[in-house]
Amino acid sequence: MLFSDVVLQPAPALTWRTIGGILDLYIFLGPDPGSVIGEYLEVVGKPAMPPYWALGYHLCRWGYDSSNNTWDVVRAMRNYGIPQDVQWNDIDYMDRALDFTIDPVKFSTLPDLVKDLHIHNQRYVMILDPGISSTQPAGSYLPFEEGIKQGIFINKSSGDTLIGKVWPGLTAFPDFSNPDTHEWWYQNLKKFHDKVPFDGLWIDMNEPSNFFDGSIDGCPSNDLENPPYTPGVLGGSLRAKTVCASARQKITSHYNLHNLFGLMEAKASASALKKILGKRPFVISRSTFPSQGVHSGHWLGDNRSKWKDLYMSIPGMLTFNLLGIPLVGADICGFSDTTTEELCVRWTQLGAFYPFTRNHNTKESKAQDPTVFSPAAQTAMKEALLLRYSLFPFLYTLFHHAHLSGQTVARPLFFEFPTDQKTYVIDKQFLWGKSLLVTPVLDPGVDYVVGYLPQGLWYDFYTGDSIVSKGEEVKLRAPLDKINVHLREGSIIPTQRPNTTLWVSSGQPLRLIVCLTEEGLAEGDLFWDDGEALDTYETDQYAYITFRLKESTMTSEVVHSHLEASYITVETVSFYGVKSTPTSVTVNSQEAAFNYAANQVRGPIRFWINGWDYKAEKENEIQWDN
Ligand code: MIG
Repeated sequence: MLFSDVVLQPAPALTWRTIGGILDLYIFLGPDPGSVIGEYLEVVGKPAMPPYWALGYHLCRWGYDSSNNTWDVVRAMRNYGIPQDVQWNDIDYMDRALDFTIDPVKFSTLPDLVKDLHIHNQRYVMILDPGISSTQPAGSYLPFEEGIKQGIFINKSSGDTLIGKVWPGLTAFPDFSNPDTHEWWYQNLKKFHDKVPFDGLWIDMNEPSNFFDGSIDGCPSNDLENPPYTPGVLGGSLRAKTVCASARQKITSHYNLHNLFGLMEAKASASALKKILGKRPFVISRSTFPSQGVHSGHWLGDNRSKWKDLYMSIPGMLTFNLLGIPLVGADICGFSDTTTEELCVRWTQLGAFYPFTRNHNTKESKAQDPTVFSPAAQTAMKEALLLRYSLFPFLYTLFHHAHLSGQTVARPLFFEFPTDQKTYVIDKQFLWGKSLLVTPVLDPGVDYVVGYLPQGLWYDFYTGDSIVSKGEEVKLRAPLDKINVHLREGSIIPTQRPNTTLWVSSGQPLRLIVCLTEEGLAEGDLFWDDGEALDTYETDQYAYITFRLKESTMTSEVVHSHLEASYITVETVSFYGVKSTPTSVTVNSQEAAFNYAANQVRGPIRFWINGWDYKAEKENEIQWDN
């Protein structure tokens, strides 16, 4: 069922218009929204566990124009102490936009840049487009010549190689439905990796996008090209800005495979990376299809540096979480047009809560990495990113649950409050997991934001101040350097002292935040492993720890133990929402020093201990009296 229109009716109802193929209908009964997603992902495949660094800050642009310019940005980021895990390059690194080549002049220092990134525990990702140049002089461009010999390109219905046009000029398109193409892709990647040891891949233009309609000589006139009904596609014809529907691929016509191009390319790319690196692959794809999350993440494509696009990124991010591709984000600060400083600050704050957080920009626009702005803006961006890095243990654990049981990472409020109708329409706020609520500013010139707090007790992330909500809108202070984050009662959130790379952060001791319910209960967990080895859960190479609070006693239990567990230490534990000041606190039965503070707004008290003599591998206990 590849060509179809789905029309949403106000009834409410959906109308499906499809012109053929096999229609498999699955109905997922839930009963709650989260279970529906879990059941769907049981069918199409649960998302891969990303390498830890995928969750760091990524910086990219089209038009750095040289490896030295790219390097300057990386150095400036380090000088300002702004977190950055990954540097990217767009097609300008290539020699005349040819895949598997490097511009010999402008990007001559690229291998040195990548070496330098690795020395600093940073990573490098480069773009690849599917179009393979077909017009290079004989003997000068092996990816095409070998591809022809191996018969791995998409053919016209007549049987000749289909030629389209993309950035390098005339191109052939790899047929990723052919296993030989995967081998060819892998061989080219491996050779290229010997020159530039990239850590991940960005696959773009894989709809597949073509500057011609169909091919250099159009498409034949036949039933596949001119179906009895054409869905509302770009250009009103199936061939518009892509290859001919009647083109031949290994397993069937392009008509049947069109929407699978990006999925199959992602699969080939992830499996090649696995072989080359022996680690978890990192792939970000523009085109997606059900099952995509098994092989790659996704960015939301070309947006603009506009406040509306800032807002629209939230429903986009949430949608792809529902589709099993939790590793998703929009181009932070906007792709086309030139951003303003204020927009870029607000976008970096929201972007710090995209599961995949990348600032990306087009060729024509001015630089928009954090280092080009005023000191105040830089500081605000740095703070937002450090906040994200401090939440890494929590975020990483959410990805584990996505991988294990198909849960969403970023999720709409109605997932957690399905009986509260007011949450159904909320698309300006969202949750991480079930307990961290993000309320970003999406408008210019304001220093407050109005957000909805579902019924219950919520804690200000920064102060521990509590708000009891009946399910109401609240006006929150939001100066330019602040993004509002609230924690839900009953949760225990593992955080960490942040640093400028996740490699360093992830070695730092934990800081636990315990958010009491009115009844004094809370729970949370932590998944921990080496961060990049393959299949750590499947092969038992991980630690899993649960935290539980009841009757003024918090225990931690190592449910699954591994070497990783013995590295875990805890630096502070903060209890939000304690009803009165503790008289004494014990940690593993030893008297412990503690601090406490009254909340600024209401009665309850928060207290914290510094330095928990946390015994990895064992059950630990913190207990207080009052
Ligand atoms: O036709 O590689 O969406 O992120 O910078 C444009 C250049 C091709 C589209 C991608 C964008 C990328 C750009 N690409």
